Amino acid sequence: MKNWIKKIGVGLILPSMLLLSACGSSSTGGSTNGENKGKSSSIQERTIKAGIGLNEDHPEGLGLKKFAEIVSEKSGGKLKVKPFYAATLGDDQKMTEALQGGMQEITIPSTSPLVGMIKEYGIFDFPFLFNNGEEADAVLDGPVGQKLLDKLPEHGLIGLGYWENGFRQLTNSKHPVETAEDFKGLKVRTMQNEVHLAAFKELGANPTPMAFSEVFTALESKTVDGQENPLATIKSNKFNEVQDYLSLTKHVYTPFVFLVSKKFWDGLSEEEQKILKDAAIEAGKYQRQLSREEDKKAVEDLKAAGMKVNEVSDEEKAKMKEIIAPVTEKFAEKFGKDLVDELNAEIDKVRK
Ligand code: KDG
Repeated sequence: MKNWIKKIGVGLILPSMLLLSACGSSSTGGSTNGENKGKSSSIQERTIKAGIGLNEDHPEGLGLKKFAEIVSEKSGGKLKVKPFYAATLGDDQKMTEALQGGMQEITIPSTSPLVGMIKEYGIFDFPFLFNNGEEADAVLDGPVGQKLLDKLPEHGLIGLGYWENGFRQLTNSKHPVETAEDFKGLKVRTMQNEVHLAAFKELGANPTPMAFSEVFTALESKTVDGQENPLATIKSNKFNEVQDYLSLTKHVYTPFVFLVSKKFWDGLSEEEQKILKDAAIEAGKYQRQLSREEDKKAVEDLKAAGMKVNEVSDEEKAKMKEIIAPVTEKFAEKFGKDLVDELNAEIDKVRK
């Protein structure tokens, strides 16, 4: 008697257990990690936490909103991207670690803070590397950009492409920076990046590495005299309220890299992965365009907001590049001469 009851029991309970476990994880969506290795082609209900350090009104924030719309559209509303702006989930490094741990699904940090994890990303921190966005796009969307994305999975991350942070300009509360000499003694906040630190030191400035979310307070309290960021960020974070001078140094270009947690990614079906990949690329094109439009517009807005803006001549930029050259050479060795040669060859191709 008992045995067949047991069998029935087993017959009944087992499938319901399987059903429950499958439903449980997919309804929480974001927290699945690898359970759907079956790679079914279905799209499941998922909530996807996507955090960035910049504001909702910044081109990166608007790009993320566009990404969420495209993902929702392509998944029939099943994949819900929940954006978190202004470092509410932490700064670039903290959010990247959260992805590696599977506690968060998406972040789009600058590549500069990632150099501690993948040193080769430091090639994008070489000052005066790109002359314009088109050169950056050609390299980032080309074999060099892909080579660096391919290094991410071993760190628990999946890279879906590059968005634009942009060309960085210097602001400070002391004086206009018109010559290489003018950097001397300036206390400048930099990203947590060894190339940036070494370059500013070489110019005679006094650089301090700091997470982005601490910058406004550090400027306001005059812990540092200045900082450097693209114009869209200077405007969106109202640095004009705590900085008097904006010097158009255009001294380095910073990419954003679109990161996904590998733990989360491995639990997605091919169909879901394709939706996220296509949306990251499509929203990325839109984001770059917004970034370039804002870059043109923001100078006048910051002037109107009272900042004293000065151009920096090509001669002085060339002098700055020359002064920093030993730093670039030192790190080119560290990051790999072959990779740096390939990078320069890609740039030369565009300049032809
Ligand atoms: O998410 C914001 C960051 O990406 C940040 O890196 C912005 O350029 C930045 C900076 O100066 O930290």
